[in-house]
Amino acid sequence: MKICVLGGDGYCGWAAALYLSGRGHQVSIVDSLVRRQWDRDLEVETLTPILSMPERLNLWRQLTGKTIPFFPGDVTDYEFLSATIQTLAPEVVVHFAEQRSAPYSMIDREHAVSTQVNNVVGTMNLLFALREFAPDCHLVKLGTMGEYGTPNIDIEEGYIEIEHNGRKDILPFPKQPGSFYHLSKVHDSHNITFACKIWGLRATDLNQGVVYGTVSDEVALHEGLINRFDYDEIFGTVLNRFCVQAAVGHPLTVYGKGGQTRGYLDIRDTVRCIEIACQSPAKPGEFRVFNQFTEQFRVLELAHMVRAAAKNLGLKVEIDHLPAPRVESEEHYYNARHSKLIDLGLQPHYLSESLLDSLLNIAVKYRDRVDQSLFMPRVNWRNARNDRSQKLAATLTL
Ligand code: NAD
Ligand code: USQ
Repeated sequence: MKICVLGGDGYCGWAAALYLSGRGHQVSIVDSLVRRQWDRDLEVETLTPILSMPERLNLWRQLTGKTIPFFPGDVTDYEFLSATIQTLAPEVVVHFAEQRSAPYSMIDREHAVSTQVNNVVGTMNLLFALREFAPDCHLVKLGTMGEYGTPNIDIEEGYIEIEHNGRKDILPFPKQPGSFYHLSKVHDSHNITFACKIWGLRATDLNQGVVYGTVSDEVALHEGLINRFDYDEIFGTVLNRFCVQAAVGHPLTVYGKGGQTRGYLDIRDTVRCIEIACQSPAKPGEFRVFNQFTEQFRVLELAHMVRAAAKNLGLKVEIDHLPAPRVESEEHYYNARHSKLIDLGLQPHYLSESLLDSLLNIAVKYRDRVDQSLFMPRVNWRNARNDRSQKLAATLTL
């Protein structure tokens, strides 16, 4: 298939682009490299030393003989995006190209606004470009499980049947997102639903849980293909952070009680889910939703698992309960359905099997690069500032 990966320089996008290319698809990448700029602005760095985009793509070509054309540009620039869609005429667009950190979106007004503009405008541009230049193309859009929040009922895959005053309907599952970032995803979902309805576009929203791990078969081919592994408080996701903390003997940073429950998946399952979605497209006019995760865990449970696995490597790990920087339920009911991707053939990698290889060993391998000052949370949901009047570093102080 001709697949265009928006955001292919990022964590999920890089792994997905290589996987799809390796499987024989004709892959191209669009990315503005803005994420590398955000890292520089925030003075954070991935644990793993990632090469520049031209270097890593050249290496992939040398190792496999496969070429992945790279289109540098911003999807919020409609002229650029529409010209690229016309040139590529893709059968599938996989859209990862968004600002994806909840803490980043809660730093202050400027970061909240730029997150929503970047994400909502980029997706709107894409919808218009597809309508105009590739109306039969299947949009595979990365959403998030965090769109649903943590309701006191089971979470369905996108839609729920409701009976009200004696009448029944199947309606979008209620959304209760927990950050301005998560809200941007809800806005995207609404915009895509509407575009499918009025223009007959076809789309799959992958409501992905928290991703962990960095090793996939393709990046394992050569150290120069290594994926990013974020561990800082802004872009580091919880399990990746815990593993890096364990590797350097820093107490694991559980926020509050640690009863926060989320869906999780291995990066190797992310890439397979993308392929599954590409291979069985939504119908014209259909807005399909899959919940993309394989297991659910409480944060404290993850901390205990990391501590036990680290012990096998001779690492002594403590667990700290920090004052919760986010406004979220610390103990709650959570039971989210996630059967559609399994029904289409996903065979999950489970955390108990990958904790050491894909996470802890990598963290230990690169532990000399760890900056421990990036572990403690400084962005607080309750006092996101109005504006960035001083240097960014100053705005991050509680
Ligand atoms: P990432 O920050 O590593 O990658 C995103 C990429 O998109 C970056 O390379 C960035 O430069 C690019 N980008 C951002 N805005 C752009 C724009 N306007 N134009 C062009 N390029 C742009 O993020 P990730 O972890 O790979 O996440 C990818 C997607 O998956 C996001 O939409 C995110 O919301 C979703 N997601 C991620 C996770 C996770 O745990 N990482 C979980 C659920 C959903
Ligand atoms: N947490 C800790 N300690 C930490 C870091 C996080 O206890 O050191 C807690 C958080 O408070 C939260 C949970 O762990 O309750 C998950 O936090 P996270 O930072 O790993 O993930 P989150 O902010 O939800 O965002 C990540 C991705 C985002 C994606 C989302 C999927 O950055 O792009 O949308 O996971 S989901 O959580 O399903 O919404």
